[in-house]
Amino acid sequence: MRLNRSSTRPLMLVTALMILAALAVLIVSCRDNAGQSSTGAQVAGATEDINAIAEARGLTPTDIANAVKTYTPSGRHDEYYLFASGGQSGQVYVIGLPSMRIIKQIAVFTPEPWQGYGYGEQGTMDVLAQGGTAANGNPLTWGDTHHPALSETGGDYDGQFLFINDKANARLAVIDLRDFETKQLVKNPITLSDHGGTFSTPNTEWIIEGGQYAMPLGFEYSSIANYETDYQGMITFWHFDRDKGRIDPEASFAIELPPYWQDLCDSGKLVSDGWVFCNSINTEMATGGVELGNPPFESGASQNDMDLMHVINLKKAAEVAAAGNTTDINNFPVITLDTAIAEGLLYFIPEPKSPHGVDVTPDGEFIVIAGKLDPHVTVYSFDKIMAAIETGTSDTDQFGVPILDFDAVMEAQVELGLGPLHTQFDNKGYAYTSLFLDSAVARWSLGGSFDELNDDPPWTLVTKTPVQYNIGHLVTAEGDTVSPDGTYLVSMNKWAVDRFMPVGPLLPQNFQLLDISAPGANMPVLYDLPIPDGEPHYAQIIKADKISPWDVYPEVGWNPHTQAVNPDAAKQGEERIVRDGNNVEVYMTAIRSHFTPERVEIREGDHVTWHITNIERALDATHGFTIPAYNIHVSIEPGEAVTFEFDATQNGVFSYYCTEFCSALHLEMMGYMLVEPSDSASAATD
Ligand code: RUQ
Ligand code: CUA
Repeated sequence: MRLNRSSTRPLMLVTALMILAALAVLIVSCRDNAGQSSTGAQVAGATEDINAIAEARGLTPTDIANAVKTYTPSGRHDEYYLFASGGQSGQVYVIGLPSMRIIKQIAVFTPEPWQGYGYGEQGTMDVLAQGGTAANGNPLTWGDTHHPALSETGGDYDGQFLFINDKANARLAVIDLRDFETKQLVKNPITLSDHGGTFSTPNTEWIIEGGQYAMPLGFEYSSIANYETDYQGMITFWHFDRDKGRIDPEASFAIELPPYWQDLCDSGKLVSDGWVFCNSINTEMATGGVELGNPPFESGASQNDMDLMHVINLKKAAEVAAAGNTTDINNFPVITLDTAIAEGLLYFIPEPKSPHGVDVTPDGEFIVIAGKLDPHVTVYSFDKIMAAIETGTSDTDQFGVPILDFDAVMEAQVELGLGPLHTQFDNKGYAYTSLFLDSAVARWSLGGSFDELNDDPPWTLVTKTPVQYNIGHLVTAEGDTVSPDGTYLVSMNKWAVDRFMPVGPLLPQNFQLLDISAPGANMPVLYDLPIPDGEPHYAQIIKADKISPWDVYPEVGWNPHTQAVNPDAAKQGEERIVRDGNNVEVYMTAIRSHFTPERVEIREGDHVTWHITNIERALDATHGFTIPAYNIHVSIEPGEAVTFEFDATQNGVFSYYCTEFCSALHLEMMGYMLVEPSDSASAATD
């Protein structure tokens, strides 16, 4: 008999609960086996149950092993944080590994109501305003986030800050990992398009924002017929002031580049510290125009067998910028291409063909370029690059940038398969490259000082694990630092196809967790996590114990945007409403289960500044606050003080209330804002 949906659902739930219970028993019995005595009967009983459950659910022994590797009992914390770009959602996801549980979404470029981000609260409105205004005069309220970068000390993640770029509008964000909140947005003043960001230098003095689509820098108009003369590429180096926890635009600068499409970048580390590597596509300088009979962009920009890796001397460029050897574009200092060439800041190296990812090995010695339209990864030696620069070259591109000899600087090429995109590393001398067209993760062995770390010959493909499907980035635990962990890898797949229940034509993206702890050919997929909220690009994975967020804000009255007590915050016992002409200031506190004051009486036309302090000190005792019709919503976490402002344009009776179910009397945590009509107000004063 065929069961209908409603009768299978409870059955599935029961089965799921049973397997979780059985797994718990299995873990306990494994522990017992390793440690103290346990009766054979107990273990056998548990095994029997698991077998029965597995059979009923159609699970193989491998499935059970994978489940045990990822299952994280209630209350137990994960080993790693994964910070993933939220793609077009404009946000950042925080995910625990190995459980793959989504723990948080951090609001970054897009207003987010639960966090009260961009719904009136002054600090968040200011942050969003820093991100600039769209051409139609509206604030920019979304982002195409690509590459998160954790702050580093000595080339290792230090767990203090997270940066991420918005490709759509060439912006950067700074997130403070004490409270996981966005503190700053920075709009690039000279370009509308970025991609090769964010990447951090080994001590986070600089946050790299590489460009993408060439345009006249500074937002000028120029006919596309003038592409080669008037359009430019760029790379921007944002100086990060760690004490202030902010990017300092005053101490930042850009370098003008030829109008190729600069793609991804990576910072050098250890031996290559002070250098930056970016690849490029469209060295053909195709300008499209398929409607005029020109080749379409995708073929026009893919003619050349070799594009050009950009090798940038950041240390020296910073000196040139500090010396003022720059041109101002929109009041932002830019080192011109001519200066960059004259000062020896920029070199090119041929790279096959329309490459995508550029990734520096943990020792800083090798630079790995993934071919995209070439089945190889090409590995360059930093040593050899330095020697070639020393020797000098007479070869240049049409703009006069010196081109180093490919054979002189190339260390190895490894054939991996179709569509290599991005590479990360482990602690066993392996590199991992995503293969978009093959839908696979390739593990291959490095040479040089990595050779002794495994039994595989250097520079060879070791194994491939199929993933589902069309992988973009991949990320390994601390896999782009000087000391990768070699435990987990997450494959960030663009297509989910058949992996999940159908949800209409827009399918989720699929994150797959791989176990990379064993050397050689064993690299299984453990778990699938659908991502339903945007196309995540890159992610970084950091050991959980490196991050120590606050439980509650350090003191009552805290302003998260200054990370200090706000002297103007509302204080308990000093709640009040102050009128000065048409300006009304409300000082309110929130604690389970009331707001004080509970009545706010104002007049139509008043300008209202409203402060609320959550005076709770208990973990997770958050209150929300909304006033209907005014599009105001704030989240007030324990200790936090918020301020919002509005003009009382609509008269009437407004019931404000707490939006977080904070106590049994949460529904009673409310009050009335009474806005007297202006005609009756003037009548009353007459
Ligand atoms: S890159 S497409 Cu990270 Cu593969 Cu943006
Ligand atoms: Cu406070 Cu509900």
